[in-house]
Amino acid sequence: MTDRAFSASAVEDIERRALAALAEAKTVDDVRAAHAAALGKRGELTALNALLRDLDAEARKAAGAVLNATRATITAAFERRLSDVEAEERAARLDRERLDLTEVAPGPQRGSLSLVTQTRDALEDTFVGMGFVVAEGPEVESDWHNFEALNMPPAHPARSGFDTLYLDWGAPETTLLRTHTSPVQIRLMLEQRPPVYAVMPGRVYRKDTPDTRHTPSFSQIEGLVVDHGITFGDLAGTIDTFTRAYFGPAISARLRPAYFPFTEPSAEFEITCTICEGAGCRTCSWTGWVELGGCGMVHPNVFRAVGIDPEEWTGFAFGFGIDRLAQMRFGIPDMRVLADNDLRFTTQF
Ligand code: 2NL
Repeated sequence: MTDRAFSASAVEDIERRALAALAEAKTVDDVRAAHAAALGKRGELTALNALLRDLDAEARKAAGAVLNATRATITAAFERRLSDVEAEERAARLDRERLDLTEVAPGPQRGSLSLVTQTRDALEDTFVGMGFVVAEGPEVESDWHNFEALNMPPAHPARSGFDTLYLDWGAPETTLLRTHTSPVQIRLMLEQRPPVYAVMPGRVYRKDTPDTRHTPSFSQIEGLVVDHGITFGDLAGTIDTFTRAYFGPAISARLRPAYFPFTEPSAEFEITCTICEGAGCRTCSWTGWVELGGCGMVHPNVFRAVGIDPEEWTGFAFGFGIDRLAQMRFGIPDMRVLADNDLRFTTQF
């Protein structure tokens, strides 16, 4: 029974194997298995405990001390290795599960054109496709170009409707921020003889308090056609052609009588409500139509102001708000977001 007898060298062997197995253990399970092989219920060192009873009291005491010391050594090695392997496993798991946030974070982004600019570009494309040229002019204007040449002499009541912002430049109320893009058309007619087929997009200014439908600066596009034999039928056809080209075949236009000082006759033009496509909804007050802008045949006094003979030439003009159009097309409930530069809005377009 010598092989079953307690020996110090057997204890040493067990300790060496246990420490080697712990050092090689790669996983928490490996570590626990190495620990159990030595110190578990059926462990090698535990088995030696049973042999102590074959020893006399003296030898049992010495052997017990050796067993205890070895148990302490293996336990300490086990705990160190367990905590190391646990840390390695955690690090490996974190590495596996790590999200590369640089892939989804916004980071430095390429900007985009504002919704108003995109809308203006699309409108220009549509009109250029219909044979119009694009013209631009100054935003600071003279009273004459903005009002007088457009059949609105100084005392004209329509002037008060524009809430004009005047500049402190020259005589009082002679220099202003243009209230519409019509002065560009005046400049164009002064510069070039008919025929004229042009659109004038640009920023205009009015002393309005901002609300969901108004901002003190907004963008407008106006159109002007001057040629021999131009009729109201040409105007109606142009408006309808534009509406279908820009909005698609589901949306059409209709005209209703209106008044503008610079056109006669004048009309408002309405388009099929883009929200309900004519069925009727809150946006169009259940009429199926929403107002977009105004138009009419150029008033003879406007032609006279720029030296065009109203007996020889006739023409039409129209105008509408670009912001208002974008508001309809994209269903924007509050116009002020167009100027706020809130990234939550701007990055959607
Ligand atoms: C509107 C209405 C309109 C015009 C603009 C115009 C220009 C010249 C001569 C005659 Cl040079 N008319 N422009 C005509 C009718 C309506 O705009 O509601 N705009 C937002």
